[in-house]
Amino acid sequence: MSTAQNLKSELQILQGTLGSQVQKSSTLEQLDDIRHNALGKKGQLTQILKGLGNVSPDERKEIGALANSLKDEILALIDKREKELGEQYYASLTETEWIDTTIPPAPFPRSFYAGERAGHLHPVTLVQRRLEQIFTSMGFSVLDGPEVESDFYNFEALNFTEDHPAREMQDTFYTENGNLLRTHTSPVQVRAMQKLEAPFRVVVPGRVFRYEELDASHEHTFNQMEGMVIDRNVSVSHLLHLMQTLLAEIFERHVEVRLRPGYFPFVEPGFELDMQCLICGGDGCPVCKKTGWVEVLPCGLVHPNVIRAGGLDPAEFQGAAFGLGLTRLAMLKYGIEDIRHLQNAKVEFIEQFN
Ligand code: FA5
Repeated sequence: MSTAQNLKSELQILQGTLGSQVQKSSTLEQLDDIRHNALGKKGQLTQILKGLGNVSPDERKEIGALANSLKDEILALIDKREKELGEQYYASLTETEWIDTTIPPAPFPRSFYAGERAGHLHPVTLVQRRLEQIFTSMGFSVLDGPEVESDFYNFEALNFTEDHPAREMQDTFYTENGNLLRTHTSPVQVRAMQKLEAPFRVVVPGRVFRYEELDASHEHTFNQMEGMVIDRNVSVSHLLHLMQTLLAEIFERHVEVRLRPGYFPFVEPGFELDMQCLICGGDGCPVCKKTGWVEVLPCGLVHPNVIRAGGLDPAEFQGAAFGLGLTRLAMLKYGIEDIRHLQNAKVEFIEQFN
């Protein structure tokens, strides 16, 4: 047999062997091996074609074309087998790994969101939830109000006239259309009177915003909780009772408080209730500005003008209201010595509160 004939028959044998190997293969890995061993750089085909140097140019052409068609044929066979195996695999999955999509999902563990660390509620949320429990147990409803407010609800309806100097006490951020980020939760006093039927009692927890110089006890974004009782014959003694209950429940111990006159245009009379600083025990620290007292609970009887702005008759209904500094209360409850820790988004900080 001539060299050319030898090469041709070797190619035919290879074609036959590879065809049956491909057909018999049962995994994608086996197919990869066949491709590599037969058609790779040092594969069987290359080995056979090494003999091409000993044949005439015409024969070389013929054998080269034969080798190419063998290669194409085997690649097409491998491709076809790959698809068949893929289909078989996916068909078997529906048997072995079917999922019942109607089973209710198991709740994600908190640690899912924080890697190995379990999640915790923020101290302000903890205090807020406790207060909501306390107040709802006394017949209060929990209300919400918008964080972007109109000048009317934030100031005007609360008896701050346009050029009232008290506006200076609560500077804030304005939107282009003249609205503002509310400086306190008190706007909901008027919204509540307009919405609910008197008599009623509500608390309104929420975020408020001020253009502030930041320090250990002042943030630009902090939380307050407004409280309001609208009823007939409301007096200062109702107000004091509410505040004493609130503090006793939150701190679960006796806390020293002091009441002093306070000015807010929307209450008359108005008071400031200060708590003895629990961070330093009254000795003086950056949180209490070295005074030993922390301002947490301004309050008063709702001004008749505000009752009127809410659509009620001050001769029939009176109101008691307070504006609790929720963030400061959380600081006192948990002994947090700088308000800026509360919004620093560090997991290590939050982990301390359970
Ligand atoms: C008010 O915001 C009144 N709306 C409260 C009020 C409601 C009075 C109802 C009468 C009747 P004041 O500006 O004092 O008042 O703020 C209330 C509380 O929010 C303060 O006692 C303090 O605890 C807290 N607070 C004020 N400014 C900041 C600040 N920058 N950072 C953190 N807490 C603050």
